[in-house]
Amino acid sequence: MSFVFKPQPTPSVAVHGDGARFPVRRIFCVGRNYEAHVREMGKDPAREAPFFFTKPADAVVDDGAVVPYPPLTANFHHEAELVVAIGRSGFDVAEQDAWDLIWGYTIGNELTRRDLQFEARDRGRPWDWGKAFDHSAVCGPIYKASEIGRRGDRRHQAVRQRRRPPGRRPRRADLVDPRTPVDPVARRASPSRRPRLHRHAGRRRRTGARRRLRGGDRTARHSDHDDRGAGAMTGLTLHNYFRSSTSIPLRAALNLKGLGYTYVAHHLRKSEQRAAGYLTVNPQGLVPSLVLADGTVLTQSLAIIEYIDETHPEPPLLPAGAVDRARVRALAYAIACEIHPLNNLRVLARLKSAFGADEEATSLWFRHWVDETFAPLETLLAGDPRTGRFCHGGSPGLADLCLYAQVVNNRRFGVDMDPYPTIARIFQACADIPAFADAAPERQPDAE
Ligand SMILES: N[C@@H](CCC(=O)N[C@@H](CS)C(=O)NCC(=O)O)C(=O)O
Repeated sequence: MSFVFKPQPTPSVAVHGDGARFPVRRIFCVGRNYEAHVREMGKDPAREAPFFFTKPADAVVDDGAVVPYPPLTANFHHEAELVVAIGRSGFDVAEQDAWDLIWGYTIGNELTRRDLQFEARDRGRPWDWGKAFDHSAVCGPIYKASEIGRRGDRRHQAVRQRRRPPGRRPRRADLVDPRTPVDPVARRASPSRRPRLHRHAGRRRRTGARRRLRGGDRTARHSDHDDRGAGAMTGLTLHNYFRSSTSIPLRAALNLKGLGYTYVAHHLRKSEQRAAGYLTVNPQGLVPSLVLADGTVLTQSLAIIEYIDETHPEPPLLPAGAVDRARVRALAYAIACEIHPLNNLRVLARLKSAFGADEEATSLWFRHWVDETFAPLETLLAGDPRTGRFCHGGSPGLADLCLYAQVVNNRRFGVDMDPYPTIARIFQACADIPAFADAAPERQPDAE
């Protein structure tokens, strides 16, 4: 047969211990087949029956492949899935015979452009635009069912041990947890008669957003690493930069609240914050921006932190009384509104480009504006009985988040902290808290 152009190669998946590959015809995905995920998607597991959706066969990529960050999304998610490879024909097979259709199993990583999916879903449109894109089905090598056995089979347990990479905990993915067991699901997927992959939402080791993506190369690398368990479920994506004085407080706030997030870095010195892709997220071209699970974009660090505080009240970042809240906000704004805008990167860059300032002159400028506010801030803090271990009482809040970030960045410009003992003391109290320490620039994936 002649074709008008060369046909695509047959999509395929590696087979464990075998040079041959498993040809893929279709990829069926089972939605809402895992109770925790049903809840995560805001549905009631008791009422929501699992359902199927599909991905194109050529969406499949081998484990270890570099997956380009997909276009049009600011909320790129992954979900680890048990994958069932169906290798035999069958039509309307009886439930007890469904096992015979299964050729093997593996673990996959199902990738989703969650914002596009949610937008389509909310408008009642098909949401494959968010699911069925290139490289969206990462698949490990298939283990033959003839070798590893079935659920509850001792051979299956043994393979789970063998597959454990050195130093890692045993893999927990098994065939035991799906709301609908594998065999009936395979049966329901059976009417088509050709080999296909069937991705099954069984017991998933990890789900949610990949936390550490670099905006710069827009590439997600697929490796298995620990995530903040609860956090991975939030669907939050933080666009930020390791050194940014406005990103540090937001990261610390998310940490204090126990909220994990996908980390997307925009290298400010390479002007990535003004790249066209990011301007569709935040037209101001500033970091941070926080993208919620439904795709809503929040900008302005203080507004975002207050949003987080309102939606996740524990531990509170603002005190109970209105007067006290005004005090804490005033302390925070003194830093965020009086120091930060004058010392922002674009201001320092403008001093250099338009006014010929050198490194020393811009450092002087930076220190000047810090001192202008830190001197009265020291007085305000030292002279007020409401100041405690932190800016206001014994627990960290909004003002401490800003103070911490400012002092962290002061170091790069050689600000002398001797005149500010109260600020220095509060900074140290914050630095002793893991939520703050983990927000520090040097602990971020894009740190240089
Ligand atoms: N008021 C904004 C300020 C945001 C901002 O200026 N962020 C800095 C990083 S700390 C930025 O993106 N700078 C980029 C630039 O100066 O071009 C906020 O609090 O979010």
